Amino acid sequence: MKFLLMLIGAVALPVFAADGGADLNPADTVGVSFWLVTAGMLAATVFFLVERDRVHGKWKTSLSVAALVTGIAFWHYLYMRGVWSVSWNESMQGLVEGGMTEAEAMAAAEGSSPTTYRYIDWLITVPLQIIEFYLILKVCTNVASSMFWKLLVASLVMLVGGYMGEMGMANAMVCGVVALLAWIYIIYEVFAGEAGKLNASSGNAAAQSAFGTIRLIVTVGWAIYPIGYFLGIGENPDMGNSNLIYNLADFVNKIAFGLAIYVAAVSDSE
Ligand SMILES: *C/C=C(C)/C=C/C=C(C)/C=C/C1=C(C)CCCC1(C)C
Repeated sequence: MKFLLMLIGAVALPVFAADGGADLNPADTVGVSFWLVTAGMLAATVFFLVERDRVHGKWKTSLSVAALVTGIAFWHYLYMRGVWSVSWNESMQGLVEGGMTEAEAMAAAEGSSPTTYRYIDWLITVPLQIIEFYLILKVCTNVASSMFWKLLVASLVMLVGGYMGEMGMANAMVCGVVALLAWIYIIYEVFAGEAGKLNASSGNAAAQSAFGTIRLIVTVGWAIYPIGYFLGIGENPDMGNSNLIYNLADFVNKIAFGLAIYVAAVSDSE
């Protein structure tokens, strides 16, 4: 465990030292939000790894997966912040050269979305969260693996749809609607489908409460993502607010998601 923490520190510190945030302008609000979420993801990762020692054996893998989700996101956020704030600085520089005052340019500057890094992160972390659902059900019932595959396929349709729409590979509105339908199917599965029924019939109160929170996250927490998506497409895309909302959504859905599992695991281990 100590070794793992040292490893994380050893990797993270040079990255910070080299990057150092020197290219992050404090006036770049969206850039600052990337930076704060980066810090939150690292803190959550360390927390889940350390607290793993406190919980009963059957919950340990769930906490490891929660730490993987935030750890992978931490890594991607380092890059995403760079893409955004470097392009933001260029945009601001261009506006100043075009005749604006520095203050005007700061207010008007726009960055570019780190769309590919973001979707690569989601493509890894969303399936990990689906594995997490499955692990929680497994703590108390004999859940069929078909449930896992249904949720996995639906989440892939959702993410591929979103990516194609944002990259302009197909009509963004059509792609957004396809992704929305896939998400609604996931909600249906966890409430009314096999996963929902299995959980209701399980005897483990802690797992039931964790599953209830996770359902809330998939319904309410995940609903933040389409807002970011639809802000970022169309005639007048608002990339700043789109990224701000995606960053908030990741903070809620990766960190709160892990905490819900942690709370259940601790209460079931005492
Ligand atoms: C850690 C990352 C997570 C939990 C990412 C979740 C992403 C979504 C739930 C994205 C959903 C989308 C829609 C429901 C419609 C528009 C396109 C997406 C992909 C943004």
